[in-house]
Amino acid sequence: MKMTFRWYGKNSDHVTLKQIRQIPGCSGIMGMLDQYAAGEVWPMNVIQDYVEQVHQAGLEVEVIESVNVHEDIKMGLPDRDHYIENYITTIKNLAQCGIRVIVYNFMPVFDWLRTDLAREIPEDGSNSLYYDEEELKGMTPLKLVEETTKNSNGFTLPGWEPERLKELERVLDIYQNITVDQLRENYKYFLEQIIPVCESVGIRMAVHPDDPAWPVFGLPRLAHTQADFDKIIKLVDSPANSLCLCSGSLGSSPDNDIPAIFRHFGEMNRIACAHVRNIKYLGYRKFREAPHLSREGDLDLYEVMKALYDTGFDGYIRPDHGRMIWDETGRPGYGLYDRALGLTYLNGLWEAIGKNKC
Ligand code: DNO
Repeated sequence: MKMTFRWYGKNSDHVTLKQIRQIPGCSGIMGMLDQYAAGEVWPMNVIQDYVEQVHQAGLEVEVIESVNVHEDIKMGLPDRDHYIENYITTIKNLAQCGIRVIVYNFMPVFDWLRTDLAREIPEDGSNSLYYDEEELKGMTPLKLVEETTKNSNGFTLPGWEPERLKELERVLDIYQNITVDQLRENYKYFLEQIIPVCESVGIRMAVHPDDPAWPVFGLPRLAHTQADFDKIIKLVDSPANSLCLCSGSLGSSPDNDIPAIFRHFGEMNRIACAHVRNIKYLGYRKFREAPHLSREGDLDLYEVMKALYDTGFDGYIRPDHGRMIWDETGRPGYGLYDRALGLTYLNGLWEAIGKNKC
C-alpha cells in the first residue's frame, strides 16, 4: 500500500508540496493538471515539469487523477475517435513520465456533485461538503453550476471546468435520449481502444464511482453499485481495466455495503487505487462528509482498511475530502489539516491491522 495525498499543482492548490512532505507516512501525491480541458492532449514536457517538481520535494507521483473523458466519447458521437486518439496520446505521455495509474470517471456532464460546499457542522463549527436531494430538486443544472462555481473560493473544481460546462444545455439535451445500456456500450467502445495501449505501456486505468451513488438530473449513470462494477470490469477483462474505489462516493448510499465491496474487488485484484473517507447520513439522499474516524460517521473505516489489508492491496490510497477546520480556507473538500488527520488515522489503522496479524 502506498499512502498519498491529492495535489492540484502549484497554481491551483493552496496546499504546498513541502506541507505534504511533512505529513508522516505519506509517500507521494495523486496529481492533476487542471489547465487542460477534456479532450486535449497533455503535452509530455508539461507532465515532465510537474513530475520533476514533485520529485524535488521528496515525493512520488505515480497516480494522476481526473484525466477527463470528453463528453462526445460518453455520448458516442461521431468525432469520439478523434478524442480517443488524444486520450491515448495522453496515456502514452503519462506512462513515459513514470505514471502507473490514471483515475478517471465516466459520469455524464458532472463529476461529484453537492448542494452545499461548506455546510457548518453545528457540534464543532467546522464545515464540510453537504448534499440534500430536496435542495437539488429546486435547482436547474445551470443554477447548480453557478452556485458551485461561486462557492469554490476561486478554485476550479475537478469536473466543473468552465470549458466543460459551457455547453451544458446542449449536452443535457442529447443525454435525454441515452440510456444506461447505451452509455455502457459507449464506455466499452472507449475501453476497447485504450486498454490494449495501457497494457503495453504499463498503466492501470482506475474508474471512479458516481458521486453521489445514484442518477442525478435524470442523467444516466453506470458506476454506483457492486453489480455496476462487476459489469465494468468485464467490458474489457484486463487488470489494466481497474477501479478507484471511493468509500465516500459509494457510501453516500446506505444500500452499498462498503467493506464488502472493497473485499469483493480486492480479491479480484481490481482495485488500483482507493479514496477513503467517511459519510454521515442525515436522511433519505441527504448526507454530509464526516471526519475519517469511524465513530464520527456511518462508515466503518476499520473494516474498509481491513478488507484492503486482507486482500493484499498493494495499490495507492489517499484520504479523501476533509472538513475545513482550524479556520483554514481553500479548495472545498481539499484542505490540508483534516485530510492530514485522516491520513494519519488511516495509517494507524493499517499499522494496527498488520500487527494484529502477527
Ligand atoms: C473527488 C474526486 C474526483 C475524482 C474524479 C476522477 O473529489 O475523487 O474528482 O478525482 O472523479 O475523474
